[in-house]
Amino acid sequence: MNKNFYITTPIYYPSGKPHMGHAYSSIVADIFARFKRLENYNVLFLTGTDEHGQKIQKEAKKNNKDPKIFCDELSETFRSLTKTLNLSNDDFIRTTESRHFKSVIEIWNKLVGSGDIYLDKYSGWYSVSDEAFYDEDEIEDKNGNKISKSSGSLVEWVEEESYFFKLSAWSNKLLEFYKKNPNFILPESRKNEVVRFVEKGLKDLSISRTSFTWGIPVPNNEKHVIYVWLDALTNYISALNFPNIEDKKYKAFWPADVHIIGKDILRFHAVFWPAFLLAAKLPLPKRVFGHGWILSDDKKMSKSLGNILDPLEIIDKYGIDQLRYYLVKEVSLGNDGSISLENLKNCINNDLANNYGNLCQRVFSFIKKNCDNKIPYSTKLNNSDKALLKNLKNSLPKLQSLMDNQDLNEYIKTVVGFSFEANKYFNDSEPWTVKKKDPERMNAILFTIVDQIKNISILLNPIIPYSTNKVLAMINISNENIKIDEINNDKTLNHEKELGELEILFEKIENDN
Ligand code: ME8
Repeated sequence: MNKNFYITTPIYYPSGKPHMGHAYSSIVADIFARFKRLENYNVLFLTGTDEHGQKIQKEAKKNNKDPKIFCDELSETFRSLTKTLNLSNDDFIRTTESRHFKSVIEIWNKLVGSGDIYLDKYSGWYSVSDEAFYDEDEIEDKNGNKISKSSGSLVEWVEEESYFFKLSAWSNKLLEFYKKNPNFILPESRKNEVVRFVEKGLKDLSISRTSFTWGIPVPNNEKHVIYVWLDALTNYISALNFPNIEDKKYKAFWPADVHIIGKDILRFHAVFWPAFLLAAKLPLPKRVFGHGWILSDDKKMSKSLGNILDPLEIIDKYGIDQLRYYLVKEVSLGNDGSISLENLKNCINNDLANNYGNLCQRVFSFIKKNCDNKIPYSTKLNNSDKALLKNLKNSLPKLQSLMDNQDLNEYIKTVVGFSFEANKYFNDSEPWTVKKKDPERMNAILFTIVDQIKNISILLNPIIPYSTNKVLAMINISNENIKIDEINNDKTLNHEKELGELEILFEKIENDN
């Protein structure tokens, strides 16, 4: 029986153009989802749009649109982003769907039932752009305005009747949970940040608003709408058909294996969400991974600095695999990382065009010219051939464990290392010099190098799916054979069928492009 794996991205505010941060969160989650499928897991990968709240209502008004119509349009932009990024998401949830509505109401009722909700008045700071409440010590003055110290966004003073969640009562239970589950929050630095925050003692959390209407109404008091974060976080179980906890999907996939998020929304995922679930007596997710911030030339991307790199423009010009590869190679997952066009071009040239792309091109054109375009078969591998293959095969447990710990950078470094090694092996083995005097040796070299290209392509498949699918298709590996298990299988190669046509995988980029 297949094992199950449930991974999520944040659901995006459909309030503007998708940016590089959206692309990054999604691509990272997609890579883990695809890797688990290679390991034969039954994967559910969820993304979607977070459509309620004051920010969206304001944005819709600015555009003279009814909020639902506004969301219908912008949600489509994000749905089409999933295609452009070549995401393999199995579902796309919208928080305006009835399946979600039902699930939020049930969570609310459970919190009422457990005695964790009471009615009072909120007076304090609120950032509409972050949809977050801030304490006095979390804000500062800037040019006569009050802003959040952490996000820099404008805050406003709010006084309104509000329902509260007794978050303060859950501090100790949360600290116990973090201690018992040391890998619940990763990376370690983010965990420390969360633990310090909870250790200071938690305040009760306002979980309803009365100054606008765009949200899910509080049961039995329609003056209030449910706080957008309580609403949004619940999407992770709405997609599993909660409240039906006997549902096949819910049973198979909850608790989630990992929520991939950006560091700015860590508190919501690592403090509020688990507290809501504890109070509702539902299991907690297994992991929350907070990635860092994408910077442009070491600065936050912003219109005024003119340093915004638009993912769609880059994909249009250089290709989606190129952007996927560059982002995850360049930015160390978990830390902030700077990207630039200059480095993107170098990375495409060095790692993709000159390394993996060049290896495939050279090997396949050699086979076309010298072997009737069929992969030679050989049982006479020498020690250096065997060592090349064995080295990669032996590293599989380590590679799998790197992916289980979201150590994507070490994974890529190792796999790209195999590709450099394979290029060197091909150069050093010189099949062109033995072709006449020792064709058996030539066959052994080609058999080895194509097997290794197959292995490297499978390992790179979650990162650059389009290009590796092309390579694997041309050596007649069918989709169902793109699996980690095939790496240990030297019978996967087809020696009877001719190779397909291989177009250039990665165009080299000249300087002025
Ligand atoms: O936060 N670098 O949605 P969102 C890296 N709706 N990541 C970035 C980034 C950057 N420069 N800018 C943004 C929300 N992000 C909520 C989520 S989940 C129940 C609700 C990331 O559209 C950010 O960290 O504002 C977050 O993970 C994601 O983009 C979505 O941002």
